[in-house]
Amino acid sequence: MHPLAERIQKQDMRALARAISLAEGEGEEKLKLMSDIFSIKKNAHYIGITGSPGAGKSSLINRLLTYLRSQDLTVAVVAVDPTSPFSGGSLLGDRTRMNQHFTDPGIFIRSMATRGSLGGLARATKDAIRVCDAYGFDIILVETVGVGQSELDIMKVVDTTGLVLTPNSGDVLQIFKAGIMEIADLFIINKADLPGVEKLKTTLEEYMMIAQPKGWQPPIVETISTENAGMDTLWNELNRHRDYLWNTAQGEKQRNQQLKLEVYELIREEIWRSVQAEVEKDPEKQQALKEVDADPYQLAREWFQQWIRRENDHGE
Ligand SMILES: Nc1nc2c(ncn2[C@@H]2O[C@H](COP(=O)(O)OP(=O)(O)O)[C@@H](O)[C@H]2O)c(=O)[nH]1
Ligand SMILES: [Mg+2]
Repeated sequence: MHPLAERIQKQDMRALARAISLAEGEGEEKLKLMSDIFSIKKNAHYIGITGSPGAGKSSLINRLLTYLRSQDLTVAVVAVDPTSPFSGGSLLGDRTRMNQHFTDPGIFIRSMATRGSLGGLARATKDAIRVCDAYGFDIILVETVGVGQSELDIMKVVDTTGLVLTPNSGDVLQIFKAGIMEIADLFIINKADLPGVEKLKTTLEEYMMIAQPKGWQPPIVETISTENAGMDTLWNELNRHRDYLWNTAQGEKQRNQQLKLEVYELIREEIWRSVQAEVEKDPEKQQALKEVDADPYQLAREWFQQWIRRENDHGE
């Protein structure tokens, strides 16, 4: 077993941080480590919290953290939002509360580095979630801004996705257009202290009438993060979804689908890394890439064929 995986199994928090950094990189060692990590995973509940910037995701997660700790559950937070206060901004103007979280051994908070490609970020986030699972946290909360494909991608690895919406912000339409409504297992109306809650509820109910989700019906939960209201209902619904996933054929189907997507993605990444490495170290190919009118289809085909041939030779 990879030494980092061994240390994680013994709940060494420094090894946990190191492993996530390694997961942010790439290469052979990472896959090996992740495979070992996977073998010691303990089936934490992976919960994604997504929504537009400013919807209150970080505030909500902060409250949920406190709530879960009061239930004696251990929690890891993986924040993909670069503006997340978990990476150093201010939260509800209340730094002390956050600092308490930082010194609590039942809590681990990690912001994912946003350098590199977005696809790479999604991959690294999924791996970070698994590392936290192997360590033994009961709950893993993932904060992402629900704007693009890579966020949608991250959501494919979590068990339960809560979509945070706010009354009167008009973000529902945008979220709908971005295809994010479909991934919501839970609609969380945060800032329920503001006017427009009923209207937003009606919009969501109308959406569900049209979408007619099979199996699980996403419930609508109201929260006021600033006043710490709605956390127990939210937690109940998150749990109810997890039970649904474990106890129904639909849940099993979702997990199978996720597995398939992930295997495909890892294969795609491995091939891409390997082909790219060859192109990068070949001066002739680098030269070819400088010809402005070179035919990209031709080059891609030729080099991919070459790569396949070389791979075959390696095998013999
Ligand atoms: N009125 C009201 N404001 C809130 C509530 N929750 C969060 N906010 C405020 O909304 C702003 C954005 O919150 P933040 O958690 O950073 O949002 P994020 O970008 O989704 O993570 C902050 O100023 C919060 O104080 C709420 O329930 N009611
Ligand atoms: Mg945030």
